[in-house]
Parts: sequence; structure tokens; C-alpha cells
Amino acid sequence: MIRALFITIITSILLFSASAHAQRVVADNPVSFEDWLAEFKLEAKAEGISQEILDLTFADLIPNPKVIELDRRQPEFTQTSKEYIRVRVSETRVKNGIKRMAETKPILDPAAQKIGVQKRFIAAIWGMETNYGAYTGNFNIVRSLMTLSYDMRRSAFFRKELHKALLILQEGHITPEEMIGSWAGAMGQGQFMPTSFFAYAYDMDEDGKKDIWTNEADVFGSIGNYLERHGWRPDQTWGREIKMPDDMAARQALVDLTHEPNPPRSCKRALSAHSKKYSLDQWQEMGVRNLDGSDLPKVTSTNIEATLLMPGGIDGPAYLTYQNFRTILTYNCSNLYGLGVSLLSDRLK
Ligand SMILES: [Ca+2]
Repeated sequence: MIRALFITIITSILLFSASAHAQRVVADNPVSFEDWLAEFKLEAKAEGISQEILDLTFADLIPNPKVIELDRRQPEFTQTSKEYIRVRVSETRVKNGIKRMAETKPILDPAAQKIGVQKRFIAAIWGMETNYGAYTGNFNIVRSLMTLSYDMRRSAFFRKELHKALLILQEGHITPEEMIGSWAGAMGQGQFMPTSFFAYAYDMDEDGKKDIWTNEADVFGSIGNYLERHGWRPDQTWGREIKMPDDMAARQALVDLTHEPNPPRSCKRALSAHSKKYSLDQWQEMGVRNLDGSDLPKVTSTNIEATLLMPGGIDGPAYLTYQNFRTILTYNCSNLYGLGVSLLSDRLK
């Protein structure tokens, strides 16, 4: 009996370690890593990366199995919208946001004003992405991007990002040791991929460096600049939570609208759950009201068009979203992310 139990335990341990070993997938590529890296370096050099930067960044660097493991992981079980908002827009996050906005006021206010994006939205993205700079990830960015480029699953995408990461180092914005971020290559307090860095990072304090890792002026300028360059409207908010008609038939008719058959290709997944755009006057006519039951705002100066979004279905909360919501989706194409940023920004007002 004891012997049988002993064998069972040993077998379980062996099976367990075998499966643990099987889960540690090494990068999928028939070419050896050394050959791959030699070829990559030649290409990078031909495209203008100096030998010095290549030597500095790739010295002793090997693929990171943890990165492959995270890349292979199945998408998490879909959270309900209510649960997502409860976690992402928690009281702690709201409280921290108010505190951090007060602390950084002399930097945040002028940055927001210069860029032309309301500061509460810059702060909300900062809070959603990295808890206001408290957690920016601790993966070596070059190593992560190198691993994902060597692995063949999304090689072309990450190879381009790796090249841009080397250019960032070559331009001296940051040192290789300080260039840390998420396992998939998103960097700094606003979680920019290297290509986004080149397109949108902003040197707010004008010291010649775009430091999105440690310099708050540059962090705020970069997040703001990203939004501004994606169609931000400084005279508008993101949208509003609304009250649906009590009459079930009228309500169902509105729910039926929230399937846009031809959403823009740029963020198809999220925008296909929105209705077509209608003016606030039209929504008012269709029975939509402010959450407190009052009439929707009368907009005379600009013609605000809004889409209806009901992430929780007919009985869940309903929102009208404006242009700025679509801009937030360019940061991360997910309606729940968009609502997280939007509702957090309302709390940080
Ligand atoms: Ca700077």
C-alpha cells in the first residue's frame, strides 16, 4: 500500500515535470538562433544601425522562454463589462489618480494645454496603462522583441518593432538597460510600441530626448500627442452613459441598431458592436435620455454625432459615444478599454 502510494507520488512528480517541460515552448524556427541573429544583425547594419549599438544590445542576449510562454497563452476568459469596469475603475485607482494629478499639476497642466487634450483623459490613459507610472513592466524590450522576431508566429511585425527599438537606442533617448516594458514590447508610462514611439512620442521638456519611461513631461506630451494626432476634439467629451426607454419594444429597437454592418477596418472588432452615427437630436427622438432622465444636451455650436454602445446587452448599461471615444479606441481597440478610460476620466474631472 505504502509502496503503491510511493509509486503514484513519484509518477505524478514525473508527469508533472514532463508537462511543465512541455509547456516551456521554445521559439518556433527551423533556423538556429545564432544563425538567425547573425542574419538579423547584417540586415540591421545595412539599414543604418551602428555596430556599436548592435554589440551593446545583443551581447549575451538569448531568447526569453517566458515571452514565448506569454505569447502562446490562450486569451483570458472574457470578463463581463461590469466586472471589467469594477476592476479597472476601482476606488483605489480613482483615489490614486486624483493624488497623482495633484502631484504632477505643474507638469500635467501645461502639457495638456500645449497639446490640446483635456488633462483628465491623459491621466486616465496613464492610469489604465501603468497605474500612473507605477507599473511599466520589467522586460528587457530588445530581448522581448528579439524573441518574438525569432519566433515565427508574428515575426514580420516584431522584426519591424525590433529595428525601431534599436533606432531609439541609437538616437540616445534611453540606454539599453533602462529600455524596459511589457513582454510584448510596449514601453514606458504610456506603453508605446517602438513604431508608435517614432510616430507620436513628444519631447515636451525640449531636452532633445523623448523619455517616455521616466520623464513625466514627455510621458504626458506623448500620450496627449497620440490622441491629438488621432482626431481628438478638445471641445468635446468622450460621450455619456444614457437611460434607455422604459418601453421594451422601443428599447429592443435601439438594441437592434447596435450592430454596425460596415465598421471602419481600423478597429473593426470593437466598432462592429456600435450603432451607426446619429445626432443627439435624433437619439433624443428615438427615446434616449440622460442617465437622470433629463433631455440630452441641445448642441447648437457643433453637430455632435454619437453611436450607441451596450456592452452588457439589453439589460446592461448603455452609452452614447462621440468622436473622442473612437480616438481612445486607436490606443487599444477594445470597447471595454475605451469605457475604462472614459469612465475613469469622468471620475478624475
Ligand atoms: Ca524630453
